[in-house]
Amino acid sequence: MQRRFPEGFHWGVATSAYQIEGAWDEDGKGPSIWDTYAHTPGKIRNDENGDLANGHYHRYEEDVALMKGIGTTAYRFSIAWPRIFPTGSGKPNPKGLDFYSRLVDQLLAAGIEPFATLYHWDLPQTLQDKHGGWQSVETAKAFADYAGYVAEQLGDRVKHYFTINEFRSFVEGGYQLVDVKVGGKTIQLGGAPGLRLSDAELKQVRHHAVLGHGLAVQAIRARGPAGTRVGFAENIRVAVPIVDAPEYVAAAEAATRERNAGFMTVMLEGRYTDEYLAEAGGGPRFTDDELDTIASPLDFVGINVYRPGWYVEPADEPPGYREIPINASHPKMQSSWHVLDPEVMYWAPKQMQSIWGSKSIFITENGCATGDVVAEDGKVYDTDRVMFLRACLGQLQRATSEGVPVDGYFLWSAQDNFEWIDGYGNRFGLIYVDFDTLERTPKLSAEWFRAASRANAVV
Ligand code: GBH
Repeated sequence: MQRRFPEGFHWGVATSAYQIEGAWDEDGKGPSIWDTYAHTPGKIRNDENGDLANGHYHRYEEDVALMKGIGTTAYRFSIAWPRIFPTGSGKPNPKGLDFYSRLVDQLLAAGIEPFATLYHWDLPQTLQDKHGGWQSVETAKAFADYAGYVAEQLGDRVKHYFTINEFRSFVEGGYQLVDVKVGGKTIQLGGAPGLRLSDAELKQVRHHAVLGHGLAVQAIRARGPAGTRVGFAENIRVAVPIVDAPEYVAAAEAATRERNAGFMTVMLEGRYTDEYLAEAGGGPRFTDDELDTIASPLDFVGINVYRPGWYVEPADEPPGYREIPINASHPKMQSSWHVLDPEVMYWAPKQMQSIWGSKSIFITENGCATGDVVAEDGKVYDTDRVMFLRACLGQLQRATSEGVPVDGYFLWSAQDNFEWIDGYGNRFGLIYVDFDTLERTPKLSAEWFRAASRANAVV
């Protein structure tokens, strides 16, 4: 029996600007904090950077054709803010906008629906220098102005926007670097801008990030044409119940709600939880008006789902659940953080519906890095990615078959690309990229993806 998805389900792939575009200083683009960070020796594995990346800025026509060839019906790309406003605000750069305008035309001609993410971490460097980035409310305001401008300019053709990608990753990672020892070497886990703030200061950064999201939602609604739809794309940390039984499921929901307090929970509920506000160190400072803005109504929610956050079981004492540490021997995909449990793809959207009543959910990212090599016949046999996708989409289909309103899935990623501090080492693509020649080769997993998209089912 075919495990089908609902009619009209989107079969998407996702990328982000800094990870694929290259052309870091072309056509009037200003520098971003990721240009600065990756140009700093010792920050990225092998001191690699995104200066050239996949050369997508010049190869976008080929890339759209490849996506079409592998059965993609939707594409989630990000817009580089410093291409549009080289210094973050002020006078827009028409050449920057023109690139995305041409990309969108190309997508529509190929029958691929464009979904634009407005912030995938490449903050204009000027806003970092002037305001300390998201440490200041000024950055949140500048973000809304930029978001509104894009919706106004591209709104005739782009109907879906995601404000910010993975609040948690760029806030915690960028503003509170962590040192870890790996084989005698110290590695700084995190990313740009690479600060080391206190916990209370970090809470203020989180607050400005969700406020920036809310202000952007309002600006997009005010300046985009009628019918423009908007939501966020957050890396939800999901508590997985050890047993699929009501008391365990309730314990897991309570844990998920609490552990996403600074991002998802405040964006969907318009309040910080008591536990979050009571944490040692204090913060954040906020007003009731700001909370209303942060919780501006959305058309959909986007969740990036890679790994279980925790396993939980019910407990008699408060908070009513107990977290169970993940065993050291738990299976993983190639990235060191990537604990494998396909069931998280069932629980994540299920909990969006049961905790917050979400009515339209997109899986904005899911995927894995695998150790891909080109075989003698020129093909790339990523059987582990095929296994991963079949298992994850099987769990997603289980959710939709129970009435969880998931409207689409975006696989991370269309192509191998610059994987932040891991450089070009961790390959997440359906399409293999030779980073010497920039030649693209669809992998075995692309064949699976095309078949699944055509059948609108787990195949
Ligand atoms: C996403 O990051 C990004 O949106 C995307 O740009 C990236 O290329 C892709 O996924 C693959 O990594 O607390 O153990 O999870 C999500 C993944 C989130 C991985 C933060 C590292 C910190 C360690 N990152 N995570 S953990």
